[in-house]
Amino acid sequence: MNKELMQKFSLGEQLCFDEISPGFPVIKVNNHYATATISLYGGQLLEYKPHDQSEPVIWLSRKAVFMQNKAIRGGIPLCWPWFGDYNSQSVDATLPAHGFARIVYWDIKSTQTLKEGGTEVILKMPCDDVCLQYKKVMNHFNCQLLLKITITDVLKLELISINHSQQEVPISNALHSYFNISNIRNVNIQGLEKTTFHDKLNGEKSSFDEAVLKFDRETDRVFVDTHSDIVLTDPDFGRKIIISKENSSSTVIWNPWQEKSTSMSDMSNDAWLQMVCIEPANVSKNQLLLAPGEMHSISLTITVNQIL
Ligand code: TA6
Repeated sequence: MNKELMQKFSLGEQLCFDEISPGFPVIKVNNHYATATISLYGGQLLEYKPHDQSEPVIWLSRKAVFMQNKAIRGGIPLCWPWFGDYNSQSVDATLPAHGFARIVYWDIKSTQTLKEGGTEVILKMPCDDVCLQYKKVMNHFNCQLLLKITITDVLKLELISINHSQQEVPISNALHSYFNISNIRNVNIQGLEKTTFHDKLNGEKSSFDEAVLKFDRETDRVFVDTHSDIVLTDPDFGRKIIISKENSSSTVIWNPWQEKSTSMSDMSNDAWLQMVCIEPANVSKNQLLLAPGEMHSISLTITVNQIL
């Protein structure tokens, strides 16, 4: 880590720098409310644990791999400027799944201590040379990407896209949040009633009329045209996690279940029991079309409440 940057952006004991693996610098936050770890590779929050929680709120794989051009398994990966495979019609195997924002190094734009002891970190993706690298799909693309992370009594992430090109640009985005849970069989999700979803496992579109989503198999669903808060209830951890979102019309829910988890080298065999992804997004029919000069900001706020 560049010593000059550390001096410029450190905030005493509240914010300092470390390496989670050689060549993978991270920002370590320990403020009045919580601890958190933010990777400059991928602009990815990796860990988040409010001081009043015995268990982390965000899940990070014990077998996460820190390697160039590979996404870190866990935390809140940033899917941008596409979601899933690029342009599924012309799947180009050389293009990374979920876009390139999560597999490039980000720069620090600013850090600051907020009133009442909170912390704000703003990261900026160095788009010029990154987009050059992906020129073949971004030939007219000149889009700035910023991530603002605010750690107070809640955790807020805001992903800001600004289209500096002279043409409108299609953008799909997702805050691909991995939540740490006691047991996938014992948690439930509310907030998706009366929505429709695309099931990525069988390609079908279905309506969802249940008040509660529970898990008993691999689940990979893209809920569209939904703006509601999601409530993740985890009785064994004695907490409800409220996922609020702004400027997000899709919500993606994913758990790989046992067979897929076992096949993934960066997930331990029992990892599927301890994580669930709840992802504020704009994907599929909710893809964005940014006009020249237009800015879009998708945000996620995580609030943790004890179950008394
Ligand atoms: O958000 C769900 C999903 O699209 C799943 O289909 C699964 O592929 C997951 O993302 C993880 O993708 P990754 O490229 O990080 O392995």
